[in-house]
Amino acid sequence: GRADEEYNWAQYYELDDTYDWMVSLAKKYPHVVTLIEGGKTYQGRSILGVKISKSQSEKPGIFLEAGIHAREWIGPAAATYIVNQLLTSNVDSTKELADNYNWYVFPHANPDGYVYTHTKDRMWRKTRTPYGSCFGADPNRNWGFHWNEVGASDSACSDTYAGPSAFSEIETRSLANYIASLKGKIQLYVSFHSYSQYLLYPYGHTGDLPDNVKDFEQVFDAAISAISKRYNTKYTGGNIYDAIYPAAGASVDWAYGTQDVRMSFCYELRPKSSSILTGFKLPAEQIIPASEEVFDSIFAMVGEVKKL
Ligand code: ING
Ligand code: ZN
Repeated sequence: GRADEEYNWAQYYELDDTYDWMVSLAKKYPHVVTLIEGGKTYQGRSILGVKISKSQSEKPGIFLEAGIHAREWIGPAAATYIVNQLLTSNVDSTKELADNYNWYVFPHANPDGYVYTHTKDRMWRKTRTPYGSCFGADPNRNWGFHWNEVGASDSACSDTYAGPSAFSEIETRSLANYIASLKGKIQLYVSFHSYSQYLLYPYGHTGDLPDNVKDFEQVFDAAISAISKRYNTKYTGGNIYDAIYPAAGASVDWAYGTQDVRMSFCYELRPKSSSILTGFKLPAEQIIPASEEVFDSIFAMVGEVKKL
C-alpha cells in the first residue's frame, strides 16, 4: 500500500489502495459515508462501494458504477475524484449536490479484472471466471435484460463473451441484487467507461428509442455542453445502438429497462480516439481534468433531471 502518501489524483492506484482510502473515508466521515458491499467476485474479493448521505431523510439517489471493464482505468479514478469532491468541496453548488442526493458509488465493479490489469495483462477487459481454456465473461454483456440478443459473443475466448447465461457472473448478479434492494430510490444511473468521448443512453439491444427520449435528449444536451466548458473537450453520442454499436446485456439498459431508474447514461471518457494500444492508457496527468469535466457534466445532468 501507499499508506505513507496522501491518496491523490496524480496517479492511478491499485485496488487495495483505493479500498483502503474508502475505508478511511468511512472512519473520517462516520455520519456521512457508509461502506456498501455490492457482493463478491469470482476470486472472493469484495465489490466495495461508498454511500454518501448527509442526512437520514429520503432523497433521490444517484448511482455511479465504474471499472466494470478492467482496463478502462480512468473510470475508477474519475469516480473516486467525484466522491472526494462531494466530501471535501467548499463550493456551495457542490455542497448542495452532496446535501440533496444520496450517492451510491462503486469505483470497481470488476475487481478481479482490475487486479489482473496490474499484475498480468494491462489490456484485460472481462471478469476472471474460468470458461474452458479461456477466462472471463464481458460484464457489460451479462445483465439480464435482452441478454445476448445482439453485439455479444457466444465464444468464451471473445472479449465480448456474454457468458453462459444472463447474470452468470457473480459480479453482475450481486451488484444487480444490491441495486434492486434500493427499490426505486435511484433516480439517475451512470456508468463510466473509456475511451472515445461519447455520452450514451439506452438502448443497446435495439434501435427503438426509450419512451422518454425527449427527456434523454434534453439531459444529454445539457451534459455534453457542460463537459466542454472547462477545457473545450468535445463529446458526442446518443442512443447506444446507433451512436456506437448494437450491444445487449449492458448495465445501463438493465437499470433503465427493469429498475425504477428515471434515466441511465454511460460515459466513454477520454481520450477521444487513437489506437486501442493507447486509448486505455490515458496519461495520469489527465486524470484531474478528465474528472473535473465529467463532474461538471454530471452536475448539469442532475440539474436538468430535476427540471423534468
Ligand atoms: N464500450 C462499451 C461496451 O460495453 C457500451 C459501450 C456502453 C455498450 C453502454 C453498451 C452499453 O462495449 C466500452 N469501451 O466498453
Ligand atoms: Zn467499457
